[in-house]
Amino acid sequence: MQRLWAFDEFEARLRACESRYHIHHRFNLRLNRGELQPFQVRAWVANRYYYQVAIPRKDAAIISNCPDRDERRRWVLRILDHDGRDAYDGDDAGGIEAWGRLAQAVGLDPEDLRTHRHVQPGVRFAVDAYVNFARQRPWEEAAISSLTEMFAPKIHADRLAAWPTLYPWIAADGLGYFRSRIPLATRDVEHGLEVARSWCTTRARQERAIAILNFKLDILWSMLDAIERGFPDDMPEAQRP
Ligand code: AHQ
Repeated sequence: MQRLWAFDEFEARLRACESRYHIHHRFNLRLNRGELQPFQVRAWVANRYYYQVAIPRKDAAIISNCPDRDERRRWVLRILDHDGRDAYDGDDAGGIEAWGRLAQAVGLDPEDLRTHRHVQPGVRFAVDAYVNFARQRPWEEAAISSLTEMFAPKIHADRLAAWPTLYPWIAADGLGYFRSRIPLATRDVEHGLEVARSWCTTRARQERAIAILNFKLDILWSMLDAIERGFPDDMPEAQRP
């Protein structure tokens, strides 16, 4: 019987998974070095929109599997953060609305965005796998899968720091989504780590948590694989978003 890791060691092992985070993916490196053409930035925004609109349904699946009212009262905030709480044009319009503003700022056709016209099969497959995981697994496992956001503040900060210079053609107010996520990711990670601490009462569960995190890291990585392959530098003009 292997011994339980102390929580600090367990958390350090979770955080060590950062090396597989999609911040290190070639497509993301090129995106944040300003090496992508406008149509490839538009492709990334259009494909990530499919992920963003899935998040509230993923979180609703977690809530539907969670018998604990206190936990649901906290988790429900994530749905409202994305779907919005108020008028569709105010500060509380939600992350999906803000992503729509990013799409407008990069020049995506709103109808192409809404209909997911540019979404690649590999992106659809990965995102649907994430939602189905949340539907089918114990709510604690699905909660732990959101801990990739331990690494998200850096990736959002990188965009905010680099894009205004690298992509001056993108209106600055389009970047509001990235700014809004940094405090929300930090709050979400605190909750996710509390769930990991209380649920991982055995070494086997601690190792299961690391496997779950790697599954979610694969989801994010394979999305960029599909986007990179779907929108090569020499893509015929007529097919470009
Ligand atoms: O914008 C992102 C977001 O709303 C979420 C929710 C969270 C989850 O529940 O899995 N993960 C996540 C992420 C967002 N942005 C990604 C990015 O690179 O912009 C990072 C991603 C994550 O780290 O899981």
